Amino acid sequence: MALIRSASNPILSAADIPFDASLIFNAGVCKFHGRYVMVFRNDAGFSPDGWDWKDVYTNLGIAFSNDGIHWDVRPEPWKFAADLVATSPEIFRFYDPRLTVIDDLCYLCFAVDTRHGVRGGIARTADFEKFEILSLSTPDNRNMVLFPEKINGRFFRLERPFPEYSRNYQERFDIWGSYSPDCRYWGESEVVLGVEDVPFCNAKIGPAAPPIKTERGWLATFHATYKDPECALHGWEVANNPDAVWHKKYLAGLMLLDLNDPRKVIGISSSPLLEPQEKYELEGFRGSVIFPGGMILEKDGEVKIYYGAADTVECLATAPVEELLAQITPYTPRCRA
Ligand code: BMA
Repeated sequence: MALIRSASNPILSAADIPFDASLIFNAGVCKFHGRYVMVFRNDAGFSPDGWDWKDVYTNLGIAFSNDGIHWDVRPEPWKFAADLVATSPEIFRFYDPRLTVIDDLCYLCFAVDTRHGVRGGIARTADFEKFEILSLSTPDNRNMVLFPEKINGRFFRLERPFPEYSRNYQERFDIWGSYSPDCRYWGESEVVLGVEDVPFCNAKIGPAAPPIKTERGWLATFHATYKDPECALHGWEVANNPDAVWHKKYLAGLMLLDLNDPRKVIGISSSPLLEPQEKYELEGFRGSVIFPGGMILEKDGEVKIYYGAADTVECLATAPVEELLAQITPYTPRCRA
């Protein structure tokens, strides 16, 4: 595949964080006011040697960079996000941020675990201090990804509801798309990519990083899981928790969506864009996980893809945009047949 992993990988891990941190992963990354900004997930309280669940918690941290590789991390976790969890009787975890800049404001898509299910949300910030929550979905939904410009005057997002009843109580979840006039009210939802249409997936898929615009269409990443009961259980989670089961690989895929209506898929990559191969991807809290959350198109045509690896560290891989587009093959959807 066209992507080259950064020689600096992992580009951010617990050792770089000036506050309590164990697992640094699934970050959103954008360019904002001339700098790269990363909002990363920190799951604290874990250790490869074991942990006590009462000491485990999740928060978000913020980092800035001039080159997209080396990061200055703010000395404290993002207070506004932490306060939201601390003061809400409903929300107990706020995680997996994705960042999209539209009209000089930064939009943050996120997931929250609540007492009544998992919800996907969108918030907006001008300064990475405070944010305003614009929408929170009904459960269960997450992996929201907002497009970097309005499509025919409306906001567009990809999302991943997770229905069980209609899917025979199996983890067979698809990517959906919805429009909004104001980022608050969402509708005209349709399935975009079905799990049955991804040759390297036998379980679920979900949107990954906010896409980039090319002349041929919106180029977007997604994550796809491959369940293999024969796959050896691996990762600290399983080693320390007899109830944990982990048979899944998380791979990254690539799709091209119609510029005028991104609910239409033009093509997908027939093989994974990235699959776990390096030690930092194979070993960690959950081995064999690649989970992209950031994608930036540079002026010279280089694409930076940021991804969480093994639910433990944050990594970077790059490729020329033309080489990524060359991976796309025509697509006839089975999910709408
Ligand atoms: C998904 C989410 C992600 C995580 C991935 C692999 O369901 O929980 O946050 O990275 O599983 O564990």
